[in-house]
Amino acid sequence: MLDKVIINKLECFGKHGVFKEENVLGQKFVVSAEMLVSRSSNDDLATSVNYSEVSLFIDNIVRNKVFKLIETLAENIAEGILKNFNVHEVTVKVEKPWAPVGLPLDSASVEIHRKWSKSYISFGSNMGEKSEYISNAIESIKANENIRVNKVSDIIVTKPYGGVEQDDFLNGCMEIETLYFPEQLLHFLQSLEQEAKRVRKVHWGPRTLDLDIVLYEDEIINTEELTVPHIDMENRYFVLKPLSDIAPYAMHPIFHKSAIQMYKELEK
Ligand code: A4P
Ligand code: MG
Repeated sequence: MLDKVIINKLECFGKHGVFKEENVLGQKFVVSAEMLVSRSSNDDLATSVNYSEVSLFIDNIVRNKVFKLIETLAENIAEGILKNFNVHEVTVKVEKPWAPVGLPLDSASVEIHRKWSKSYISFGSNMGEKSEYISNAIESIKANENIRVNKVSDIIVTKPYGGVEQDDFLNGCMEIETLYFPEQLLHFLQSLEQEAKRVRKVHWGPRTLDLDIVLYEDEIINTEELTVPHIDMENRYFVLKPLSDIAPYAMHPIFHKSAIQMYKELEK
């Protein structure tokens, strides 16, 4: 259960804008932030988010950085709050009351919503130093400031699935929270596959490193480059076993079945 902590209409001074004069003279910006946080306990500030610290943090960004767009300013504030404070989800509004429009107006403003999104990534390798490829990938994912790794499953040895004759796989799964949108997450994972010098020759064939997005929140995505939930996951022991070990109740948003339910059905 999440609580809301709100900073309402914090007045800051900054030099953001597309016009040169704005970058020189500066003007007033009014920032509001609604933060979803875990319930605090024992009346202890350390267990909550300190709104005066967040206010200083926002003021520091508005004062010391310069962006053309208030969208970029809002994005910077939202990301900064999510990365530096114990906040799961944030809505940031930036108002520019003195926007140089040449007409009377109350303010021009932008409002954005950003959050740590939960996702499950399956990993596999069946070529070369398999466990090294996997542990390097896990370390790189942990080192990315846009990702928090919550859980990593045990690594299991599996027989190749899909009819291509090849070496056994090492497989596993991890639970992450990320600020990336699904396509950004895919591109980051593909960059790690590249680093592992993965050569794609045979479809479903041997690979040094395979990183797939199994689930991303309860989103259903079907674009040319991305299918989420991962296609055919309900038939794959090498996906369902590690997934149901770390997240038995993670739900498939199309079948409305939990990981453990799909795993048990597959076992039959
Ligand atoms: N793509 C679409 N959706 C996703 C997603 N959710 N996550 C696209 C990641 N990528 C996604 O994948 C081809 C394209 O899928 C990518 O360009 C991406 O845009 P790939 O990894 O380049 O090629 P691939 O892995 O050869 O094909 P595919 O269809 O992804 O195969 P799978 O589904 O990854 O299965 N047996 C065992 N025991 N263990 C295994 O790990 N893996 C496979 C490959 C077969 N048999 C296996 C295992
Ligand atoms: Mg793949």
